[in-house]
Amino acid sequence: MDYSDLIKKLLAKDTRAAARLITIVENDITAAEKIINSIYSKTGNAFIVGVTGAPGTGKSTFISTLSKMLVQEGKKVGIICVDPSSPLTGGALLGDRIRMKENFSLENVFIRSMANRGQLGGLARATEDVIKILDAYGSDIIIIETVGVGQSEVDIFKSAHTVLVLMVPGYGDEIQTIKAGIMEITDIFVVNKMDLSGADRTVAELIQSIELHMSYKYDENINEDFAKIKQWVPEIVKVNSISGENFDILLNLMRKHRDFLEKTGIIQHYLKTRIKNETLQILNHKLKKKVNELMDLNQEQIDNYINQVIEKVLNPYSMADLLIKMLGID
Ligand SMILES: Nc1nc2c(ncn2[C@@H]2O[C@H](COP(=O)(O)OP(=O)(O)O)[C@@H](O)[C@H]2O)c(=O)[nH]1
Ligand SMILES: [Mg+2]
Repeated sequence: MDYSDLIKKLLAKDTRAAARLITIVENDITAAEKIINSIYSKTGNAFIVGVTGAPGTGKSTFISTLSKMLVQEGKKVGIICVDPSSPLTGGALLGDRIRMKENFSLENVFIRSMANRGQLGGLARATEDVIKILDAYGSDIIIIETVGVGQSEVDIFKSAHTVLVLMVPGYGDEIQTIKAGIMEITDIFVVNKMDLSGADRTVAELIQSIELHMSYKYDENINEDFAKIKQWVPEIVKVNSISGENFDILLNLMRKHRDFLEKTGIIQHYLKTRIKNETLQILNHKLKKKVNELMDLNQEQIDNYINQVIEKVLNPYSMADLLIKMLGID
C-alpha cells in the first residue's frame, strides 16, 4: 500500500486523511511503521495533556469545556479517548461536539475514540502513533482521556507533558487508593463538580495526601521516572466543568506547569523517556514476532530441545538461551 497521498493530505491539515490514517495505524502495525517513518520529521510540536479519573468524575465534560476554551485562545485541539467505559458515541462529548459545531469551526477540534481491543504492539503503542498523526496534522494540544486503571494507561501517561487527575467531592477513601500509583504522575489535581458539597474537604484531603507523599518521595535515591515529583509539587484546583467556573485558574496552572517543564529542561528529559518507552514497546513486539517466526520455521529443532528438557539434558532457561542464539542476538 502507498500512503503518500493520504500523508500529503494529512500534512495539508485534511481532517478525513487524519481519520483514515488513524484507523490504519490502529489496525495494521506494518502500515503504522511506514506511515510513522514518513511523518516523524513533522512531529514534535504538540503539547500533550493526559486526563484521568474514575468513571463518572466528569472527564469527558471537563475535556469538552477545556477544549472550547483552548479553541477560543486560537489553539487547535486533538482529543483521544482511550476510555472504554465512555465511548464517544452518544456520550457527553458527542453532545458537546455537536454543540461545538455551532460555535466554532470543527476544524479546530479533532476527536477520536480508541478501542481497547488488543492492538498489535499494545494500546500504548497505537496511542503513540495516533498522537503523532494528530501532531503532524497540526494539533497544538492533544488531550488524552483514560480511566487510568491498567498498565497501558499508565504507559500512556508517560507520553503526556501534563497529567490532570480528576476527583469529585465525597470520595474520601478514593484518594487513599489513588494515592499509591497516581500521585507520581499527577501534575494537577482537578476537583471537579465543585458545585456539589464537600469540594473544599476533598481539596483539604488532597493537600494532606500530597504533603505526606512529598515527605517520603523527596528521597535522593528516587527512581528517575519520578523526576516529576522531585521538583514539581502537584497543584490543586476545583472546577465546575458544566459552567466553566475556575477554568481560568486551571488554564493558568496548566501554563505554569508547561513553563516549568520548559524552563527546567525537564521537557527534554520527558522526550527521552518517552522515546525509550516507545521504542521498548515496539522492540517487544518485533522480538515477539521474530520468536514466533523462529518457532514456526524450526518446529523439529524446537521439539528436539523440548525432549532434551524432558530428559533433563536441558532446562527451560538453557533452552531459552539456545533459542536466543538461534535468533542471532546473543
Ligand atoms: N454537578 C456537576 N456535574 C458534572 C460536572 N462535570 C460533569 N458532570 C456530570 O457528571 C456525569 C459524568 O460525566 P462524564 O463527563 O461522562 O464523566 P466521565 O465518565 O469521567 O467521562 C455527567 O452526568 C455530567 O453531566 C460538574 O462540574 N458538576
Ligand atoms: Mg468519559
